[in-house]
Amino acid sequence: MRFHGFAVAVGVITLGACAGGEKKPADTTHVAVDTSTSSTSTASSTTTTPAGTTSGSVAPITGAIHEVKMVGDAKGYRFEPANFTVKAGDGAKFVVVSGGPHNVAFDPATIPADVKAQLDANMGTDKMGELSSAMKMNPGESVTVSFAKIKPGQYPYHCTPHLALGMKGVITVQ
Ligand SMILES: [Cu+2]
Repeated sequence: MRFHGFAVAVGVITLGACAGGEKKPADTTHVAVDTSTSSTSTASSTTTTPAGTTSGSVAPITGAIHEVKMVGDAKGYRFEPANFTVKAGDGAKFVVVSGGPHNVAFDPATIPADVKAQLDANMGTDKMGELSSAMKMNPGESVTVSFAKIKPGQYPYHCTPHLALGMKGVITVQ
């Protein structure tokens, strides 16, 4: 009630000030009110955006894409190369050669807390769990992981069904 009276008063004053614009002053008053309301919600959504950014959005590959073969044959199950180094912004494409199903997974326990969300997002949406890609069965199928926005460090990874058979490696991010 009190607010309403205030809005009307403002409208009347503005109306008197600039003769001619009958609707505009009222609209301006409304916009001003709406702005304060939406800036409040903007502030609260800004609070959630940083968390959302680190957990939800893929940091696209901007550098080289390192190809890694996923192999299962008479010599065993392995990534080739198992251990490799990428630069900031690089990506890795793990391609099934034989012996599937394979996948690419990081043990959450070995990934620093401040890396986990971004790395998980960088694995895309074709996953069967946190830091764990979907299974790839057929030769030529692949899993691509971006290492953009991943801080330098050593990140152990493995193939879930063949971990016990030694299908694992370490990716070093420079
Ligand atoms: Cu495997």
